[in-house]
Amino acid sequence: MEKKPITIIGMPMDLGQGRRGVDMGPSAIRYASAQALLQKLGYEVEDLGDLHVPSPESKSAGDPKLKYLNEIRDVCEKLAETVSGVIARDRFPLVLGGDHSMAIGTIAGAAAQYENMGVIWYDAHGDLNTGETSPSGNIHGMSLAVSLGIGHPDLVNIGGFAPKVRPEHTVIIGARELDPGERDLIGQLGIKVFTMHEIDRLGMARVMEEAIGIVSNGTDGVHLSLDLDGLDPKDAPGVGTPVPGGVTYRESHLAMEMLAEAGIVTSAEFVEVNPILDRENQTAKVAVALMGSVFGQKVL
Ligand code: B3U
Ligand code: MN
Ligand code: MN
Repeated sequence: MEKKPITIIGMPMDLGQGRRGVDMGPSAIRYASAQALLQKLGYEVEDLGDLHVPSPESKSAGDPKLKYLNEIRDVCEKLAETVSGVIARDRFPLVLGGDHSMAIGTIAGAAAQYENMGVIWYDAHGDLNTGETSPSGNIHGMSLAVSLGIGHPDLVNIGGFAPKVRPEHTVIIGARELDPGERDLIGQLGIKVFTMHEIDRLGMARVMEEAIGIVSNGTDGVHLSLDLDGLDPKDAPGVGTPVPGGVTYRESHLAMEMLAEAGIVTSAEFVEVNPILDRENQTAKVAVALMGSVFGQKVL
C-alpha cells in the first residue's frame, strides 16, 4: 500500500471542556514516540509543532451555553487552514489533541479537500449537542453536530462552507453515554451508531466491516476522529470524562488494523489525552500504539 508522507500537527486545545491538562496531550503523545514509530513503519514524517491556543485564564468563557465560542472558532479556522494545506501538499494530516472541539477545525480542513468525506467518530459520547441541548455548554460535546451543519453558525461555517459531512457517511463507534438531545438528533438524521451493545453483540470485526462499508460508500476520503475516552478507562484512564464499560485495547487495535487493511483513512486525529489525569503516560502510549495499527503495523 502507498505510504503517503505524514504531517503531525499539535493542537493544545482545552477551551472546549472544563478540565485543565488536556492542552498537554500533544506533548504526551510526542513523548510516547509517535514520530519514531511512524518512521520505523517506513513513513516520511514532518512535525509542524503546536498551533497557538490561548489559555482559558487569559480569556472569559462568555456565553455559558457555548463556552469560549470566539476563541474556539478562531483556532479551528487556523487548524482548518493548516489541515487543508497539508492535504493539498499530498500529505496525511495527523492531528494530536487536545479536547474534541478541535475536530471542528480538522474536519473543516479535510472536507475542504474532499468532495464527500466519511467520518468515523470513535467515542464514548456522541458529541452531537448544540448550545440548546448541551448540559455543560462545553463545545467538545458539540463537534460532530457542528460538522454535520447543526449548531452555532460561527462554528458551522468555519472554512466558509457547510455542512462538512453528511449523516449517511458518518458512523459513531463505542457510544455509551448520550444526552436526550443527542438521541433525538441521531433519530432525526439516521446516523449509524455502534453502541457498546452492538460491539458486545456483533463483535468488533463485524462492526468494523459495517462501519467501513458505510463511510466508504460514495466517499472520496475518510476522517478518523478517535477520542481516547471511547476506550475503557482501565485501558485509557487519562481522559476528562471517563465512562466505564468501554471498548478494550484489543478491540481497538482490531478496529485500527481493519481500517489499515481497508486503506480508506485519509486524515486522523487522536484527542482528549489528558496527562494530568493519566498514569505514567499510559493513555498517550495507547494512542501511539493505535496509531501504529492505523498506519499498518502488524505482528507478522
Ligand atoms: N455529553 C456531555 C458530556 C461529554 C461530551 N463529550 C465529552 N463529555 N467528552 C456534554 O457535555 O456534551
Ligand atoms: Mn468526543
Ligand atoms: Mn468522549
